[in-house]
Amino acid sequence: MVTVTDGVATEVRGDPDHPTTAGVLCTKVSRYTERTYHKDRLLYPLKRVGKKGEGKFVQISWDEAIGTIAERLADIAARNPQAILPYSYAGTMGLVQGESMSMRFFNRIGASLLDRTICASAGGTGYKYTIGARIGMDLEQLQNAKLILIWGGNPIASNLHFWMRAQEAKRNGARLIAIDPYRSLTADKCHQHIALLPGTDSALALGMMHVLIAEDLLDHDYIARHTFGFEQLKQQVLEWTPQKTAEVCGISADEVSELARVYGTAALRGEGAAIRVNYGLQRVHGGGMAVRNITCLPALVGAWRQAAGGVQLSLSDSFPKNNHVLQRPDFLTRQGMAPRTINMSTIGDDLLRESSPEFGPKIEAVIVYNSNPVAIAPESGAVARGFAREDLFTVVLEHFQTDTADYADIVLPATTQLEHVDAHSAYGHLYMLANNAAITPLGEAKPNTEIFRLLAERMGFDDACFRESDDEIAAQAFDRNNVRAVHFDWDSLKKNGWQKLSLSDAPFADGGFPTPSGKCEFYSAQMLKDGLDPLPTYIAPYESRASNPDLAKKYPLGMISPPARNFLNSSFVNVKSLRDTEGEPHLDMHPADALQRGLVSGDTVRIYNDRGSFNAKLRVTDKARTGLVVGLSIWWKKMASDGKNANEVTSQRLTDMGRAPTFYDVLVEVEKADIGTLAGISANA
Ligand SMILES: Nc1nc2c(c(=O)[nH]1)N[C@H]1C(S)=C(S)[C@@H](COP(=O)(O)OP(=O)(O)OC[C@H]3O[C@@H](n4cnc5c(=O)[nH]c(N)nc54)[C@H](O)[C@@H]3O)O[C@H]1N2
Ligand SMILES: Nc1nc2c(c(=O)[nH]1)N[C@H]1C(S)=C(S)[C@@H](COP(=O)(O)OP(=O)(O)OC[C@H]3O[C@@H](n4cnc5c(=O)[nH]c(N)nc54)[C@H](O)[C@@H]3O)O[C@H]1N2
Ligand SMILES: [Mo]
Repeated sequence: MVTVTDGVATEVRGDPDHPTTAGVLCTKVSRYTERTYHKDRLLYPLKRVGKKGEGKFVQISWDEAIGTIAERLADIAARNPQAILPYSYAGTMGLVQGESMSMRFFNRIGASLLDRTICASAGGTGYKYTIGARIGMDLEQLQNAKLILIWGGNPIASNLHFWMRAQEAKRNGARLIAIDPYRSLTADKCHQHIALLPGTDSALALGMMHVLIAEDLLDHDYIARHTFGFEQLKQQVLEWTPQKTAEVCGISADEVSELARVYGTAALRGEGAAIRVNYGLQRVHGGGMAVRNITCLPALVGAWRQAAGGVQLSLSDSFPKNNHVLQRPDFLTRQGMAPRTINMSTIGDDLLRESSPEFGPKIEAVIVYNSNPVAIAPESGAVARGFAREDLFTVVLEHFQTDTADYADIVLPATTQLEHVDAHSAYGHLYMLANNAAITPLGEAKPNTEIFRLLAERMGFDDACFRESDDEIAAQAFDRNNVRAVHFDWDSLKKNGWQKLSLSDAPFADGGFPTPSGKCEFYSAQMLKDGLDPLPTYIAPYESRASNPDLAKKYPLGMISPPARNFLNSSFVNVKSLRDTEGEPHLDMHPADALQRGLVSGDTVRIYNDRGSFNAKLRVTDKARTGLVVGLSIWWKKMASDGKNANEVTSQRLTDMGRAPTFYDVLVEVEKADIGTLAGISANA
C-alpha cells in the first residue's frame, strides 16, 4: 500500500489484511520511496562517451536511443540473430515487467535463449526429481508446527514473513533448529544450531535417513503407499552411520542421531514436523543432491500427513502461469528457429568466447534488464573483462548507474514498482498479486514493456501482441483453465490487491506426487537417464579441505557470501540509510583462524585465490565456524574502497544438477591488506 500526496509517494506499507505479511514489510522495501526518489535515479536515456566501465555518459533522446539500438540489432540479426543475448533476472519478479514483452521481442528476433540458473535451479531440480514439482507446505500452516528445521536459510534477513510464523510456532511450543555453517541472525535465535561444514548437507540428510531406518522411526504405511524405491534407499544409506556422517559434516555423531530422533518422533506423533530448505545449501557442487536428499525425509516419517508438516523450498509451480501467452515461444517454432541457450551463470566465460561450431556465434550484443551481472555473477573479473570488450554492443535498462550500467553503450531509464503495472506470483506463499501504479513515471523513465514495445515497432515487428498494453498482458498472466486459478480476474485483483490460489491445505497428505511414478521417488529413473545417481548420495564440494587437499594447502579457508540483511542482492546498496546500517564490506572470521594469521578485528584484509581478490574490514567472531570466512553481500563494486566484491573469488563451476552457480564452494586465503595501495585508491576516489 502506498500513500500518495500531491502525486508524490510518501510511504510504502504492508497491507494489514494480507494473511501472509500481516502488514509487515522488510527494512529494505519500507525504504522503497527513498530508493524511488533517490538523487541518482536514471531519468533520461544515456549514451556512453568514456571508456567501457569508466561511467561517462551524456543524455540523448528516446528517439535516438531506440533508433541506435534497433539499427544495431537489425544489423547483427541479419547475420545471425543468436549473436544477440538477453540477460535478466530478479530485479523485478513481475510477470509483466519480467519476461513478457521482452521475451516476445527476443523470440521474434530468434536471439539466444538465456538459461536463468543464477538462483534456484539446482535445488529446484533436486526437489522436482523427488516430489515432482515446486509445491510444498503452505506457509500459513507453519504456526501449527511443533518442529521447524531451518536448513540453509536466514529468514530474519531473507524471508521475514516466514520468520514471523516461525516465531508464532515458537510461542506455541515449537522447537526451532538451524542448520547452517554460520551463526546467522536466525541461527542465533533458534533453540539449536548445527554448524556443519558448507556443502555437506547431502551427507547430513543421508545420516538422518540411516538413523530413521536403523531405529525404525518410519511411517510404514505412508512408505508403502506413497513412495518408490524404499528397499534400494535402505541399502544405500547403510554406510551413512552417525560416525561417518559426523566426520564428513564436521559435527558430532550425537548431533546427527539426535536430529534424526527429534525429527522422526515429532512427525510420527503427528505434531507437525516442518522443513524450510533454502538456498544457502544449494550453491555448492552437490547443491541439487542436497535438496533431493532432504526432500526424501518427510515421506519416510509421514510428515506430509499434517498440513503443518512436510517441506517447503518454493511454491512457484503452484501458480498456473500463462508463459506461452506471456512470452510467445511459438515465434521461434513458426520461424523454424531453435536458438542455442547461454547459461547466465557462465556469462564471464561466454562473453569471452570466439565463434566455434560447438558454441555458435560470438556474442555481439547483450541487452541487460532486471539484473546487475558485473556485481552478481560468479568470477566477476571475467564478467567485467567480457563486458569491457570493445566489439560488444551493450544496452542496460536500469533504475541506477550500476556496475553493469558503467559498461553499457546505451543506458535506458526504467520505472520502479511505484510507477508501473504488474502481476505477481510468489515463491513463499500462495497469493496472486496485483501491482498498481501509484505515481506517474519519474523523468523520462519507461516500463521495461514499453521499451521493448518501442524497439519492436522500430524493428518493424507488427504482430498484434506487440501492441498489447500492460493491463492486457496482466489480464492473461494466470491460466483460468487451471482449477487453482479459475477465479482469477485481473479487474478484481487490481481492486483487491491479492487473491489466494485454490489449493488443499496439505498437498501430499494422501500422496499424489506429480512424479513419473506418482510417488515420492527415493529411486528416480529420470535421474539415471540424466546421468546422475538414481538414489540419494553424497557429492563433495569442488573446493574443500577434504575434497581438494592440494588446493587447501594454498587456500585453506572456505568462503560464503550470503545476502546482507539490508540489501536485496545488489539492489538497495546505493540507498544511504540501508548502506549506513551495513557500514562497509566485512569479513567474519573465527578467532582461531585470526590468531593463526595475526589478524585482529578492524584490520583491512585481502581475501584472495587464483581467480582474484577483494578487500574487506575484518570482524573476528565465533559466528563463523573455524575454517570458514563469511562476507555478507552483494556490494556494488564501485562502493568498495578497492572497487571489488566477493564475486571476484567465486568460480564459474556449476552444480551437479540444474546448471547453477557454486557461489559458496570456494577456498581462499586471507592476509592483511597492503594499506599503502588502499590509501592510494581512496585518495583517487
Ligand atoms: N535481505 C535480503 N533478503 C533476500 C535476499 C537478499 O539479497 N537480501 N535475496 C532474496 C533471494 S534472491 C533469495 S534466493 C533468498 C535467499 O534466501 P535464503 O535461502 O534464506 O538464503 P540466505 O539468506 O542466503 O541464507 C543462506 C544461509 O545459508 C547458509 N549457508 C551457506 N552455505 C551453506 C551450506 O553449505 N549449508 C547450509 N546448511 N547452509 C549454508 C548461510 O550461512 C546463510 O545463513 O533470499 C531473498 N531475500
Ligand atoms: N556472491 C554471491 N553472489 C550472488 C548471490 C550470493 O548469495 N552471493 N546470490 C545470487 C542470487 S540468489 C541471485 S537471485 C542473483 C541476483 O542477481 P540480480 O537478479 O542481478 O539482482 P540484483 O543484484 O538485485 O539486480 C537487479 C537489478 O535490476 C534493477 N531493477 C529492478 N527493477 C527493475 C525494473 O523494473 N526494470 C529494470 N530495467 N530494472 C530493474 C535493479 O535496479 C538492480 O540493479 O545474485 C546471485 N549472486
Ligand atoms: Mo535468489
